[in-house]
Amino acid sequence: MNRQRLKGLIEQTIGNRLLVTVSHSEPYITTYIEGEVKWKYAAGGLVTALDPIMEACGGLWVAYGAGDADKEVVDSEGKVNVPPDSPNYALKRVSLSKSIVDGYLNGISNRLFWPLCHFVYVRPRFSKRDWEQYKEANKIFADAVLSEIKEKDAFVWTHDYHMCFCSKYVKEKRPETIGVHFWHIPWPGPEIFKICPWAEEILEGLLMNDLIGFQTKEFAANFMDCVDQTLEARIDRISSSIFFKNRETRIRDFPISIDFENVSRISGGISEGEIEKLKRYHGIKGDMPVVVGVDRLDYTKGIPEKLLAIRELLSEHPELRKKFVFVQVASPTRAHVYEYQVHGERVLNLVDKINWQYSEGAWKPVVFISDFIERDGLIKYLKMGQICLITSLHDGMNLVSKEFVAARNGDPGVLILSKFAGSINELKDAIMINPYSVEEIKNSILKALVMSDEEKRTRMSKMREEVKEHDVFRWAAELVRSVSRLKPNAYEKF
Ligand code: ADQ
Repeated sequence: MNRQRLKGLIEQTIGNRLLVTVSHSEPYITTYIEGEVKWKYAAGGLVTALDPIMEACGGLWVAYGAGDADKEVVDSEGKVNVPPDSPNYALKRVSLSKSIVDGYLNGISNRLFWPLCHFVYVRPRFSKRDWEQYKEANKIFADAVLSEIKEKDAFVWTHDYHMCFCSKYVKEKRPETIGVHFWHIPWPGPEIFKICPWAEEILEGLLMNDLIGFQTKEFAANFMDCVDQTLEARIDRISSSIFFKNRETRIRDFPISIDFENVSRISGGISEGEIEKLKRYHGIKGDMPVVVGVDRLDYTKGIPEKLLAIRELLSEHPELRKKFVFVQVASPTRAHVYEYQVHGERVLNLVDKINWQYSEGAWKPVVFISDFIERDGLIKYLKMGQICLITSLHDGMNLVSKEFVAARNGDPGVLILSKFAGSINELKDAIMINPYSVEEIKNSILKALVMSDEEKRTRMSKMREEVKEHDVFRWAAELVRSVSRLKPNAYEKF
């Protein structure tokens, strides 16, 4: 599958319907930098996956306008064509008041859904006021969609835990719309989900979609178990469908991916000299092996666990001091949420302690970069690493693991991957670890440092084949094909 064929498939499947993607995050943010209006590509898995698809297929992307200069560039309907340098699709920016953002985003999305769905022992918070704001925000997104659909037929593709009710509100006014929802993060089992006071309402909202996609079979099965234990619905496990209030909703797993060719091409264009320059910039000697990590600074990503393993490694193996550097890129995220502030401080403290204890001369064991890095720059960091360390405590997929594989088109490199990341189902030739075991992480680094070139090459070439074959265009194609297999008039039988 490639861009062109996906475009053809989408045109054939959805016909004259308008393709509308709805997510909280916008792909391009406009901000003021030194008084001038500048564009920035937004960091995060959802945007990385969807932008190439929207670029290939066109259509409309509705998202929250988070940039301070976003309003400067939009037309009277809140729209602007993107990507800024070669526009291919329209972005409609939704404005929300600070009070709504506080409840819908900080309160419900980040403090209820995120910890509820990621099993990492952070307690979800349930505030009635925030819940009302969440539904209000979903109404605002739905109104933005409805104002664009007007009299046209549409295929509305909503994303993630921010948008549980968007399709419902659209369909209440335009029942013939096709509604597809993709859930990017894990879906918990019923024993966890039922602690949510609004469990029933959430499931009823989501079941207004014709198709709901999850990253793995396990998450899809968890969703069906939750419905089974919460609603008076009929569940057909063979066809993987839920029948509720005279409607049918298909439940499927679609493991998300990356634009393999693009990452591989960008990586191929990065010269040895550029890598050396980047190493010099961070005070790393040219021939020093690098263990790299790239994550949002999120408590689900297991960054403290990586640091504890590095500390143990240096303490137990003094001979490894000055023999490698650990480079962690960690983009700041959700800075207004208390749990993230505490986590950020913990990470910085650990980095500081390890560097204080083990630095020798110009060598520092940990280089910590707490910044947003634009796309090509990030691939440079992945290419600089001989070993990539991914220790998510729980992760829907984890695109960085696939990006690292795509970036290895020369020296093979070793991927160390958490068994709790969705991508482990496909990247079976990674060294698999339990991120809760510092011992296992430490041993995996030791193993990676001494792995033979032949073994590295064999493992990496299998993983590259896998990611190349199952790229983001194939992900979208499979989802769209499932839409075309919906029973005729399934979305018209209200
Ligand atoms: P995330 O939790 O954001 O995604 P991930 O899938 O790894 O996690 O995607 C992160 C993306 O952001 C990658 O493309 C990465 O390159 C980029 N990124 C990370 N740090 C960056 C930085 N400092 N600067 C610039 N870019 C950076 C969520 C779910 C995942 C799921 C994706 C997609 O949590 O499980 O894989 O959505 O569905």
